[in-house]
Amino acid sequence: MDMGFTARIEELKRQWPGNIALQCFDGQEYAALPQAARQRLAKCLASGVENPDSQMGCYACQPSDYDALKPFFSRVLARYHKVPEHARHVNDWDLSHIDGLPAGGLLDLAALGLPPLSMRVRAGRNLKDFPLPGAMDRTMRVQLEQRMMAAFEGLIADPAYGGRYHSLTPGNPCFIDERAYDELVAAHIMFKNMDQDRYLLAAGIAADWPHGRGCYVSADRAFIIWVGEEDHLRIMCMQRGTVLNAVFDRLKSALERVGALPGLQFAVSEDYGFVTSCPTNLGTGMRASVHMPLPNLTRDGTDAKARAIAGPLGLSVRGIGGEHTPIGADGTVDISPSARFCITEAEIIAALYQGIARLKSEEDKAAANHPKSEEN
Ligand code: ADP
Ligand code: DAR
Repeated sequence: MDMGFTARIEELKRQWPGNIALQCFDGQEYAALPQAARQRLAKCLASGVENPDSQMGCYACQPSDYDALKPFFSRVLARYHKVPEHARHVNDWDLSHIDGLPAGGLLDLAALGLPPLSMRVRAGRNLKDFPLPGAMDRTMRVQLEQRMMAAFEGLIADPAYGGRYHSLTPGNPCFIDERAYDELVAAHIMFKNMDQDRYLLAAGIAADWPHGRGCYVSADRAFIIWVGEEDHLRIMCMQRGTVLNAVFDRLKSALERVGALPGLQFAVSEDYGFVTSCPTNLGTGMRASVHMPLPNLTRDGTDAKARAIAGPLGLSVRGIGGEHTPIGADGTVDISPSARFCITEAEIIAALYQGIARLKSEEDKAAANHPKSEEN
């Protein structure tokens, strides 16, 4: 049995207290596992061991990993999501179950004094009959893409979702060249080059890039499905406007429509909800975001003040290009609730609206403290 692995983890544990997976690894528990389970757990930890600066430090590699390796993942989920170790997730899109919302549950940013902004809600989903992206080989990745391309035929024929698939797989009939790819990334439609992400590379999730990767885009570019990124699917609705319900309600319908397509069955755990590669996304797989201009809170050119305010509000701040990217030159940042697990979809979108209201108030205070006369 590989004592070296345990010794290496224990050493890294001492050096990297912020790496949740390392901190939740129990050497004695690991040693008592059958060999196959030890190998399965070690694969989940690969990214966090190779990148000890990770915050989460692990990814599931099989849809059943969360249940099969429950003692470890229960600790990881409890520590990251700040929930009890055996908390069970419940999904619920019904805003009428949320107290304190505006009349009729209308989440209108205009009522907060904000102009139309770019709004996006995405949900990670994985098919139950494939390994998760961290354990797929190139053949499986292309098979998944082929399964999705067949399913997309049902969307292409539907006026509410009609569009086309853009493939990055060489030789695929829907293949797009680098110029077209770059245009879709710049439009925030396609995902970034995965083989630039050391966390995803170490997890095996970015392997075989760009084979089996692509995205379906509706004609109005407001409904998008990524294929083969960190999860098998990232299903999202995105549009410029002020009413958060517009993207939230459209995504709910879209998930029901996609989930009913032939050949598609999402991986769902009774305890953990929708299964995702990263434990940070487990349960809802949902990130609801708004690109919000905060020119006063980012006056120093960084998102430090915005993060200091957003963090205690349960909000994450990302750059204008998404995770691991800089803020916009005009001070626009990507704001989204951090929680995904043991929170319902309705609570997430409500938290986004209420968080934006609080951030707007702080931005207005910062503006008042910086009179126009100091503009030059
Ligand atoms: P994910 O949201 O799937 O976790 P990222 O944070 O990397 O992934 O974002 C992926 C892409 O979506 C990036 O191009 C990012 O700019 C874009 N994006 C996220 N939120 C919004 C938004 N509210 N409006 C426009 N684009 C967005
Ligand atoms: N850098 C990894 C990922 C954390 C969450 N982001 C995802 N899943 N895209 C870490 O463990 O910190």
